[in-house]
Amino acid sequence: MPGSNELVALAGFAAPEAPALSADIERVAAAAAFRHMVVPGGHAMSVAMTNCGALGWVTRRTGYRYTATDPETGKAWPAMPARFAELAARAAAAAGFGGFAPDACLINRYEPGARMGLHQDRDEADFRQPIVSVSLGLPATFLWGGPRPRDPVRRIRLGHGDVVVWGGASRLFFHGVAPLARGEHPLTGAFRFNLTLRMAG
Ligand code: MD6
Ligand code: FE
Repeated sequence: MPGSNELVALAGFAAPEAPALSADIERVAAAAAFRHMVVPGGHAMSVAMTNCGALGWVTRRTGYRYTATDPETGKAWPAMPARFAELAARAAAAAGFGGFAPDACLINRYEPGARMGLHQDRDEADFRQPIVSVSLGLPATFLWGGPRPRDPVRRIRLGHGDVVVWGGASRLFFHGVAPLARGEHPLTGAFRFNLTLRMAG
């Protein structure tokens, strides 16, 4: 089966293991703390980020890139928890992408008001590989556009345990996240977490 050319939403796919995923996030963050990275324009992102895996995505004033070490500490990013890679491989397979073996996981933490502007994910080496995205905690409105920055945007609700996979023709579509509404989640408190798993290198 060839991979899907559209966003594939797997509602609740990660829900059974959400508490374990959340504990893994805490372990990663103990070694590589969440931080508000600065974009090339000079302002700090409202979303706090960290990474695990062989490669981590970073933005600095000088641009976006993947690095093997955390620029804050000079140490390698924490290892990717096996649970993350296994979940991502299962989700990718469900969307028709076999052999998905992520080497990078960006972990986003949203507090109320945090948002992500429309962007493309284009810092990875091979756009034939999909991206797997896991949402935990407070619900968010995902903005799903098209190949051009001004294309109409669909609003998709992403709740606790939802997984989305996208690749193929939609791999470079513009997307973002609307400002997070205030709330309280039994597992994650006042936050939404999002894992994006990629084959970056
Ligand atoms: C988020 N996600 O859901 C932001 N990018 O917090 C992304 O920017 C994203 O979910 C590429 C693929 C999947 C994603
Ligand atoms: Fe993205």
